[in-house]
Amino acid sequence: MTQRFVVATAGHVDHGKSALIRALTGTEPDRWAEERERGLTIDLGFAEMTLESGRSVSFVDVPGHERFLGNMLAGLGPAPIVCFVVSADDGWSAQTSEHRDAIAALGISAGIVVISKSDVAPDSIASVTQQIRPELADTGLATAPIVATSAIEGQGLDAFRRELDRLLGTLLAPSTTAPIRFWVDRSFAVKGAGTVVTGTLAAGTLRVNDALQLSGTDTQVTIRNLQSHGASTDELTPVTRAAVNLRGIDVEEIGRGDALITPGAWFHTSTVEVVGTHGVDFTDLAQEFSVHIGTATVYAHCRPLDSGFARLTLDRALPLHIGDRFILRGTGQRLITGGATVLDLDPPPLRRRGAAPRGPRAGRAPSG
Ligand SMILES: Nc1nc2c(ncn2[C@@H]2O[C@H](COP(=O)(O)OP(=O)(O)O)[C@@H](O)[C@H]2O)c(=O)[nH]1
Ligand SMILES: [Mg+2]
Repeated sequence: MTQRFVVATAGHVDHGKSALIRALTGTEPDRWAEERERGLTIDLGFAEMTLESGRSVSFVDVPGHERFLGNMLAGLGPAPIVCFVVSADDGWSAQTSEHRDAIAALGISAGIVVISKSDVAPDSIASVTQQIRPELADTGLATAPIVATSAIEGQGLDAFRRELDRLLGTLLAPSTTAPIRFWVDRSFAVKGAGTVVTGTLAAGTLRVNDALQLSGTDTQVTIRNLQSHGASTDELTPVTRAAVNLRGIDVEEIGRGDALITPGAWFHTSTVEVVGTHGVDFTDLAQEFSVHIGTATVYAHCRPLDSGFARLTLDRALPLHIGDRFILRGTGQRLITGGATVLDLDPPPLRRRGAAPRGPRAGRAPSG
């Protein structure tokens, strides 16, 4: 069976992410006319290629511009592998740091670093490489391969494919039997077919006629049709891009940030206790910030329990499990302020104001 993988791009605007995906796949990842006119990725783009080994790779191309960080996180959130792009001529820059922080917060540990536009600044490749290593030292990409490419002249594209193939060969296959939590990144209506949603299938198997539940609701749907990159199929195994044609739901009822789940398989909660990652100090953060997980963004009220631990009250219940990773974002400013890992899905009520217990009670799973 073909092994499938999903790779998200990351990196500063104009550093050549979309050009690289175009050069590798022959597909234009900027789907909107406005994106092509402005030469600027606004929303997620999709393309695929097959490597020499036969492994199939789907790319989710993300916008680098800070205004579209929400779209970027929706692409990166469910994707387990990253293609991290830094241009040879500009080097490391502000948005590169933000995307690095998002990757770190998500705990992504598989990726390839690309030094793009090698044709423009061939003499800078060595110095940019030296810049990159320490910046990534605290992340899962600390030892990731670095490949210099030119999307225009073609240098390094074969090396990129080879390194990617080698990396994919080292990854553990995701569970095909895990309960589904399919984060939706697009929904649209197709004439004659009805509602279609797309997303990255990270774990579990989708089959035609399977029943799914719209997370946080009683709405039950069934899968009428399945496609990946335009090809119909009866079954999709992870990790892959999936377009799911649904029976039992109108297109207005579902969109980015929603999840389709295996009915009854997930605990929904809006109150969690978390441990901060990458030096987050909750006593330093604002009381309100937004939290990203999967394709969802929710507001969170933060009650620090300690500098490194906090209770978060989310503005809507999400299907979560212990160990889920959040990206934390300030509300006033756009910068990513850090990450957090879910420790407790069902913490007991705090007895009175100010009586927060100190420290976490790690690993307590809810019953049922
Ligand atoms: N010379 C050269 N130009 C490039 C290369 N990659 C991208 N560009 C140009 O840089 C600009 C921004 O590229 P784009 O892929 O849209 O950047 P993105 O915002 O990271 O997706 C475009 O004008 C590209 O044609 C490259 O390898 N060599
Ligand atoms: Mg782009």
